[in-house]
Amino acid sequence: MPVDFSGTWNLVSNDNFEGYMVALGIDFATRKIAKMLKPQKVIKQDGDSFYIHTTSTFRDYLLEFKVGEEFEEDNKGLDNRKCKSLVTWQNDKLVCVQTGEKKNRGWTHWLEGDDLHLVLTSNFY
Ligand code: VLZ
Repeated sequence: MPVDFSGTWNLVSNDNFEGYMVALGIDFATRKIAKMLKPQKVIKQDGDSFYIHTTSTFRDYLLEFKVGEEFEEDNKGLDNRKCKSLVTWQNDKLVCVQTGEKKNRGWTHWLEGDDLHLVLTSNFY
């Protein structure tokens, strides 16, 4: 059975989101609000086609992509920096590399028990 991320996921813990936002240059006031949020993710997966809608009381972010096909990402409402994104499978992990101004930028999703995990990465420079 291939892995299926489809479902509605609620934030239960959030470690060092502040550090990620600082690396992306998100301003102080926005960080204070964003840290308090308990975003929800609605994921629809059809094989290698993904719809990931992150919603919160403050801002929403929608991402649609196909694994293995590079696309332009605008990060609108996040740091608004454009990048080229490519998502690939690394075993059962979904790995996104976001090539642009920020080095080492990307994220990784995986499932563990009943939980969806997400690690977001960016260098400061
Ligand atoms: O997720 O990149 O699932 O894009 C937080 C929204 C979402 C709240 C953070 C507003 C981005 C934040 C999550 C204001 C600065 C993300 C990817 C993987 C899909």
